[in-house]
Amino acid sequence: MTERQPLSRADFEAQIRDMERYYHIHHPYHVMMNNGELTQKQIQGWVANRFYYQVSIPIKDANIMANCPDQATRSQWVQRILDHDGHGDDPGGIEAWIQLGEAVGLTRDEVVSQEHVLPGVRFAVDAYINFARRADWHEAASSSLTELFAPKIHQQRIDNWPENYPWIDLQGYRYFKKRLTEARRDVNHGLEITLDWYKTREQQEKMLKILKFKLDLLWSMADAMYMAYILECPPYFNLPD
Ligand code: AHQ
Repeated sequence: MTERQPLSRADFEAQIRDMERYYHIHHPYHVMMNNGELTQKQIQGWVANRFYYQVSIPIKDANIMANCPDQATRSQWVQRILDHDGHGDDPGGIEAWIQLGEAVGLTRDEVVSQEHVLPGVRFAVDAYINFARRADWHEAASSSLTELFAPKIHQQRIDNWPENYPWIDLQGYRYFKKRLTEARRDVNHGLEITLDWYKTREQQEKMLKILKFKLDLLWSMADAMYMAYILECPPYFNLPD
């Protein structure tokens, strides 16, 4: 069988960007959120559950660094950990997410305790960490490229929440604003690693499957929240107390 030609760099990037059609911005939970259709409880549920994703990102990135022998890459990748955990005067994105929790009416302890984190959310996020732990570091780096599509969803929140959810304290928007610039910087690095690394058509198609795995993970998180907070069918809802 003839070896299929590798995609050009531009065509490979175009196929990566075409995966936006599976991004969680299109999930009913996020569509309802953007349309102002969620209650305070449903917004609080999303913030409390996404906290587990946020605190897991530095762990994921530390695993990528632990697997990466290239100093130049590590010296750039480390910024992702600092952006979330905090560094010097910057308290970091995790602290900003806790402030988002307080801005939507949760207590700091409710967020930090992870008491609201749904099993389905935890499993999806743990799958991401475990993937980063065992995968080749280039592949784990490529899986972060769902963030190519993130600036649009952050901008939507910044633009539409004040009118749709006027009860949310404006302090809570700090995370989304902070992430707008950080995400653009991070994906430039992740895309460069990706476009440089995958040479054959088979490798390129494997990367697209890895990106779909990450898109599935984000979608599954929203599915768990939809079941629990929109359909009001959280785990074991049908069992007697
Ligand atoms: O706040 C987000 C974030 O810090 C990251 C890191 C990156 C990764 O390494 O996988 N992905 C990501 C994402 C963040 N926010 C999500 C959102 O919808 O607010 C989007 C998510 C992503 O697109 O992967």
